[in-house]
Amino acid sequence: GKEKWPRGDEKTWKEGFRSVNTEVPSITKSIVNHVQTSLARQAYNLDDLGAYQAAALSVRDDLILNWNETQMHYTRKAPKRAYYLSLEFLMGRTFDNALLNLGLKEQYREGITKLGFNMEDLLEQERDAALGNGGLGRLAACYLDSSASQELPVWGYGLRYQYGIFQQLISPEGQQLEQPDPWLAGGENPWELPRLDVTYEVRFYGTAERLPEGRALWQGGQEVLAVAYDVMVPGCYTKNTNNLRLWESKPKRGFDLNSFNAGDYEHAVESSNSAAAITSVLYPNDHTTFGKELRLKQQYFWTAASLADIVRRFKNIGKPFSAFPDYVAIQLNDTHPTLAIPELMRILIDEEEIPWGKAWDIVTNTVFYTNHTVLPEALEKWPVPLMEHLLPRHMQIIYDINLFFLQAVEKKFPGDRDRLARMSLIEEGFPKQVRMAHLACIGSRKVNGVAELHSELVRTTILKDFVEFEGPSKFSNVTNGITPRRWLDQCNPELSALISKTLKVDKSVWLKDLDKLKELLPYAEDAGFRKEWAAIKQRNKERLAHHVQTTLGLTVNTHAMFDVQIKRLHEYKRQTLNILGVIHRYLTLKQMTAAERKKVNPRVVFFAGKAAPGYYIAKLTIRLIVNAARIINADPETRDLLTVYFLPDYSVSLAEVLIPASDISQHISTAGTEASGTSNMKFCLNGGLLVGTVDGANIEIAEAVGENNVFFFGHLTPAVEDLRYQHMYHPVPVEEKCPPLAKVLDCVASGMFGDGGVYEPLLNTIRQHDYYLITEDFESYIGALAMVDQAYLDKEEWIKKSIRTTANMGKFSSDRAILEYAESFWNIEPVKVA
Ligand code: GLS
Repeated sequence: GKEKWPRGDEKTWKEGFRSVNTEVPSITKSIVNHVQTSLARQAYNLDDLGAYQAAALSVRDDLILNWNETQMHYTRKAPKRAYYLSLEFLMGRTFDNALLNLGLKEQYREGITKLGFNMEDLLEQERDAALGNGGLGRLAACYLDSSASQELPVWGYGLRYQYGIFQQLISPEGQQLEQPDPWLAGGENPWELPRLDVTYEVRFYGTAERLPEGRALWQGGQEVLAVAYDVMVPGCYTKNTNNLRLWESKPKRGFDLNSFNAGDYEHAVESSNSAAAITSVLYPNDHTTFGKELRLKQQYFWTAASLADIVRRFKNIGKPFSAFPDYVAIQLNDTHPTLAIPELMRILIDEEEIPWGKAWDIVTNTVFYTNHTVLPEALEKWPVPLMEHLLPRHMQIIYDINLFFLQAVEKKFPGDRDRLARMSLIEEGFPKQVRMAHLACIGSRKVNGVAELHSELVRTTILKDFVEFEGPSKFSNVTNGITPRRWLDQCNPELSALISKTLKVDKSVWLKDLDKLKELLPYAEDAGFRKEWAAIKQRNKERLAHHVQTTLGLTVNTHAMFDVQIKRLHEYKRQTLNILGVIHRYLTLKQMTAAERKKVNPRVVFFAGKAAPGYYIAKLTIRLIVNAARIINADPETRDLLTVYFLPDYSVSLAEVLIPASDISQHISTAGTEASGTSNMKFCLNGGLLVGTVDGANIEIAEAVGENNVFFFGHLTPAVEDLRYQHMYHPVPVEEKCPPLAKVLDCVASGMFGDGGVYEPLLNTIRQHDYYLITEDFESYIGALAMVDQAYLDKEEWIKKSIRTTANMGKFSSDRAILEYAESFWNIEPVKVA
């Protein structure tokens, strides 16, 4: 019979229910309660950290209510859901975002003030959740925000690393030093719900024995437990609060009791250590993987736990597996979760006893793959021996997929053995390797790149053979986007307020319909509006200067033009080009007369970004920036006109201070190398103008805001291959090709910025081969910066450009991007929580 629910007296239950606290008195009451009970502290000695924790717990309570209701609603309605599998979620801080999305920021500000604290100080207490490297991880975070805001039933799945991206320190010599980021060490994380009851067993190693009918028995080896931690993702101005489920690894048994009883304590905890290691640390590499066993273990652990969870949820609906693609869409964020394809095959064939052909149909109608880079060094390949050892059953399945696949290719292109070798899932060599991008491609319903140019490059280079085989319709584009909640309203509250005031609407309107910004266009002609616009930019510069003053003790000239390049350090992103340009500027200033210098507009150049710990050349670039800054900033002749800062330990929160303060920002990758870029969008949304190459999303930004509002330079993508070929086979010395650059390189080599010998390997990358074409682009780069100076002379026109840029950025909302995924790929619909 049916159990009575709720147990006991229903009225008593209902009286106990609370709802979201929306009034100041109930908010302060809740905060004080948390101080008293959750924190076990008292009012009289409460510090900012304690006040933040209590306020965060109070917001957490509200989020839980909405989250609970949302999850119940989704379960009841059983709509098709999408799952975003990403090894990285670069969430940053949550408190401010939760308040905005709940629409409670002002009430909390008032309450916190009443309790004797300052909102801004409390916001600063929160540690970033930095479970990502750069653009790819931050994109995942923006997509979660947009999914919830658009009321789409989307869950994220990732790993709960104990240590996020390392903290970066800069030594006095300018060297990057890395320190662990124990982001959870401060005690309980209020933004997650430990679900110690949601666990799955994940197997590694062992043996796979083939059985009749294509099935196999995989047994033995090591079993590890995956434990769920749910991070609440509130939508903006909606009750819908989605879930990001992060897995933590645990030993299946606390320790080996037999060994323990035999007195062998070391052996007793050994397996527990190796299980815990799986989710201990985020790999700090962007664009590279090194074939490390632990990384492969992470990938399988995470995809296996996520799929087990997805399959369990599907089974609860009570439909046959043939309906799986009608209820489930799985998005692979790059190739990192590609094992989801053989893992789903394994579940369907070995556990659900579905025949191969049907299973393959289900998989290829469920999975979607986004490629995030065409750089060859970033394409994942796993050694076959490692795969066979760690995942013997999956290796069998991959071989089987490959067999059927190559048979089909042979049928379409008979006798084309080169083609078979190029397309095979297995790359011949010592050792043989599994090509994960090929597996992701053939196992997916659709494949997309992240900007128009990038998607075109995916189709014409790395997956060309696959387009020819499968036809073009499977391959498409979704240009990346950014959430305007964090990247305008939160990071630039004054600009947000000015926009609402000018458009005469509440921000809830345009924050969820960013094309509305177009209505700002006529105000570019309004001198009063321009004045307010410029004053806000000025105050944002002062806020950044204040930050630099308090964190580094350095005074920044806020009357200068602010020129910013912030992103991961990588040769292809060409921070080197920027710093060499800065040195060129410095040398030019040194040669000017005092009268000439009077006409020069002052400039402050900011850099920030982390280098992968093993990336020697990228670290040398940091060293050159820091040492060039030291010399240039100390020169009394020029320092009013040019200063350079390298801000250590770049993070989401630091970006939130830097971006609104920029006059220009630099996105200067060698054409064809930056898949999209997303910080370019953030700067432009905040009215900073773009200096960039014709690459990635820069191109679409220029289309949207007008080419006269961006500063383009450099060779175009089709020229790059030819130029590289020439550099290789017909090298011309830098002295001949680009004398101004040669002069700069000589100054560096001769020790102007400390021991020149240190920089030799960095300078040689330019003098020899110059793979990233710094020599080729240097002069047009300097030319573009001169155009910037020229344009900045006309202040009013500059502000107009700034306004027009912001006004035309509607397309780059991640709401637009996520709706494209929802409609064209996943086929899911909004499910509003009433
Ligand atoms: C990246 C690309 O390099 C970026 O251009 C892109 O904006 C980002 C999100 O699509 O993905 N690919 C990658 O491996 N790391 C990235 O940041």
